[in-house]
Amino acid sequence: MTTPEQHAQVEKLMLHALSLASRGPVTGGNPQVGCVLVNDAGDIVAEGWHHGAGTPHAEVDALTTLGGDAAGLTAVVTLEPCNHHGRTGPCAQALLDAGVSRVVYAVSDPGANSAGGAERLRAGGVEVIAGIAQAEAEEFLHSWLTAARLQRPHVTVKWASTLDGRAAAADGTSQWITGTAARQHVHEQRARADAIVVGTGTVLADDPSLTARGDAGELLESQPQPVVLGRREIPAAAKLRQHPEQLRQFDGRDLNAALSELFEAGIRRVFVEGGPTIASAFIAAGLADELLIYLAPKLLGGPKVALGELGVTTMAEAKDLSITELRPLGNDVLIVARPAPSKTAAAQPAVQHPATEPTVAPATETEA
Ligand code: AOF
Ligand code: ZN
Repeated sequence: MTTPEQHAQVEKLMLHALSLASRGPVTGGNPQVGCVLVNDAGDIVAEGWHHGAGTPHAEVDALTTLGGDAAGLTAVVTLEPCNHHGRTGPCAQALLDAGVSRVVYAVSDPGANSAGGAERLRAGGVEVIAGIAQAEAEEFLHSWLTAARLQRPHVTVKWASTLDGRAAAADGTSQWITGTAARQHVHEQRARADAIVVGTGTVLADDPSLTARGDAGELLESQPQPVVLGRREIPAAAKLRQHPEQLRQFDGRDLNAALSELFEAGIRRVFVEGGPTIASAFIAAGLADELLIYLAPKLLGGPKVALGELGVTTMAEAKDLSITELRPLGNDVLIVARPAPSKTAAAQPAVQHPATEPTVAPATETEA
């Protein structure tokens, strides 16, 4: 695999393995992984992907599909084969036992227990090539890798605002800022999250249901677990209490502790939906890995801004972002942004932030 042609060919196979990976469930504790087995002529002889926690890993799925002798084959897999006995056996050993002669992977396994598959394969005499289509695979697995590396859930903070950054009018009305295309996009994002987080202020002001719904209002198959931050009681009649997933509540004073507990419970992707105080708290603490900002071509002016205090007092402390996506959604615009590389969570000092119950700031509307 050394000529440019061979490199291009294996890259194409890796992109195919990534597309297989995307057939698995995006939510839950396990990564989406794909694998193809290729013969010397470069033909794919078997495909596999991970179908969800507790089921065989992609490599074993491909070997099972192959059914027969894997001697001399190349395995192209999106994540470094694991080296641990988790719910299933180590894939590195399964590939060795099957007799593959080469393993190509895109991203190293960040897991403390599961890493080391590459060494095990090399020690067993298998040629191992790492880093093929790495950028694509890193992007594809962005949230899972972030969670695995930081040992806390990946956090997306979402808000909808007018072009002048207002999330509500002076009288508190906030439905609807954005149009249906943007709202539908939000529902798709909810379905891709393991948990959806709001403050008690939002629960009391908006009575959101926090379900992921389709065009016709029907419940989507995958529902995020609702999580409420704040000390005020959730009314017995709150729509949230009808959510198909179990409701959790934290007092909201220690976001890191809440995230750790959610991580322990298997939650890898958290979608923060308001209001402004909660969104600000995550950003101020350096815990927002991604921002989804839905901007409506409206102006409201006035005091009801989308974000509150961030602990920034001077320009030099501004939260620098990189825009990773910019796209029209109906008449609205979606901006996806991430912390600029120099200001990642790890590099940030912990910022003290007031309790997470909105007082002056309004509850943002929670349906985009
Ligand atoms: C997967 N699917 O295709 C691969 C994974 O809990 P377990 O035993 O299923 O192990 C999960 C870990 O195995 C996961 O965190 C990752 O490090 C590694 N590789 N996992 O779910 C796969 N190849
Ligand atoms: Zn494995």
